[in-house]
Amino acid sequence: MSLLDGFASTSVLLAVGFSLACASPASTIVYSSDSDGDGDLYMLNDDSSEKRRITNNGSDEWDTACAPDGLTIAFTSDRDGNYEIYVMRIDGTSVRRLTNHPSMDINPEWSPDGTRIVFESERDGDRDIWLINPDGTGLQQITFNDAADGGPDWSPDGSLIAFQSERSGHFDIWTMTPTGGDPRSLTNDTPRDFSPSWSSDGEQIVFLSDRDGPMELFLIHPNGEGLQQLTHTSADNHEPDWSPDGARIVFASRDGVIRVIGADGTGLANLTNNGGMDRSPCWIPTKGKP
Ligand SMILES: [Ca+2]
Ligand SMILES: [Ca+2]
Ligand SMILES: [Ca+2]
Ligand SMILES: [Ca+2]
Repeated sequence: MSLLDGFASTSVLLAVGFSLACASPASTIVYSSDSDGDGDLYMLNDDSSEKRRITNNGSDEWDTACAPDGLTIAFTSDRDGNYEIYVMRIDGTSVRRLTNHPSMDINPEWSPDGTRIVFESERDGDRDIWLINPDGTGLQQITFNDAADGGPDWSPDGSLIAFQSERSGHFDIWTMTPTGGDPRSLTNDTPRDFSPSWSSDGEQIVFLSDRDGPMELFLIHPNGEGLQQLTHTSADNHEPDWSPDGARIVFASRDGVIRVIGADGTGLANLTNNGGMDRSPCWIPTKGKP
């Protein structure tokens, strides 16, 4: 090896080391797994490292929603007999039940300022969208039709809530104001469209649709334009959630695996693959990492 070759190799090694040292620290995902028999919540870095358990009980915990403070999560549990909405610190402490109703209360998501939680409930006889404060006060219904409304997600500027509704006779993606005003459909067709999630810049919404066969992820602009298919996994995907930096989307699949994909469609990777049913991933805002 010549001196020049040695120098070049050292430079490469230094460059690799430098890029690793400068890579942003792994961000964290909360998810539910039934790997020990019932749904419990876990934390996992987005490079699959440092799995940590949050809940450990015989009830079913799922439907995670990571709060904008990076320190709190909302989730759904049947620990008190039927599905209710709860909040707790991401270390598993300070658990608080928000809802208390014999009907199913599921699918919580936070307002961007963290002062409200939007969720889906059947307490009105059919699925509708409701709001509640993180301290359990301020319950408010914002959809009132007899069709199924659900899967809400708040826009990053706080001005709109995206959701799924069957009010046109088929499941479509809609937006409305946080008081239920100005409902607009982004899709209007017979394929089933579910589970919208806003990008951090508010420019795109990822959602699920069976318009290409199995449930795949699609992107659309909030004005209903620019529909494009993001995944071609044939894994029957669900529950997409956008990364805080807008670069990636985490989602679950019916095979029990949680996956990530770049918002440009590249970089599909498995995050979990433990034989259990892993679902309900949410991405913790990095700045609030404990
Ligand atoms: Ca449990
Ligand atoms: Ca309930
Ligand atoms: Ca309804
Ligand atoms: Ca549709």
